[in-house]
Amino acid sequence: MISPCWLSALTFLLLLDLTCARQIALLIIDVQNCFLPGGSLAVTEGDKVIPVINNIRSEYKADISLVALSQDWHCSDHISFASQHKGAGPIIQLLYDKSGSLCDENNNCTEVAYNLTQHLWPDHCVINTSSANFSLSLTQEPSDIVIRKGYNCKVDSYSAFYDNGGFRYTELHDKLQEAGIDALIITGLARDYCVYYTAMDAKKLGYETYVVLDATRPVTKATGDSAVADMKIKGIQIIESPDVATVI
Ligand code: VGL
Ligand code: ZN
Repeated sequence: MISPCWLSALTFLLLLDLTCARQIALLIIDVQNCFLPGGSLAVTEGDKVIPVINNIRSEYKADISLVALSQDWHCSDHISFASQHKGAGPIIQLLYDKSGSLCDENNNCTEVAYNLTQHLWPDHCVINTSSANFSLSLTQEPSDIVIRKGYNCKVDSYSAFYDNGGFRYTELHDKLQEAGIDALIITGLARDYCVYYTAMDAKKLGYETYVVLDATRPVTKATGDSAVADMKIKGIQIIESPDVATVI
């Protein structure tokens, strides 16, 4: 027979464990038709991340408190589209005033406060088009949170937390805070852009940040490799999907 004293000690330890347990969220970045093979900004082998992500969801269902999907969601004449800057590119500079408003086509502004480097992309992930839909192969649940980004026509938004100028933030950080999340497992597309910028912001915001390498693919190998090197320097943990078991 277990003594009442031991029983209360065990209950105390159990409660301590429950209160100290980390709350983990899974972030699924931009797994949309536009970034998959056949899409307008197709990432090589982008579809290969889907079974890996679905597997993480099902295997660690009990340990993942929240799942958030980001969705690149652009105006049809978005500033990041090469079609809007005939003859320019592949990289341009965009000037903004201190309120985050874009200076006019001649870059006239009362005061230039920000000079952002903008990579020009093919038209992609346009609002309310099938290109912007999540892949049908991706597991989704009604409780998942969807974070749309990039719908300000004049500024791009790689990170699921902030736009590229840091002018506006999405609802992601607030939702994670409300749920008491302290660790993030980041997956999706593309490793060198939206995954990278989301992970960098996550780390800056104080989350314990993991990027699951085999659940991501880069637009190019070179930028993918430098993104990984930079994430490691910043203390973001780069893991492979079997390692999720050890961090959870
Ligand atoms: C992305 C380029 C442009 C991404 C989004 O999801 O990584 N890349 N828009
Ligand atoms: Zn985009």
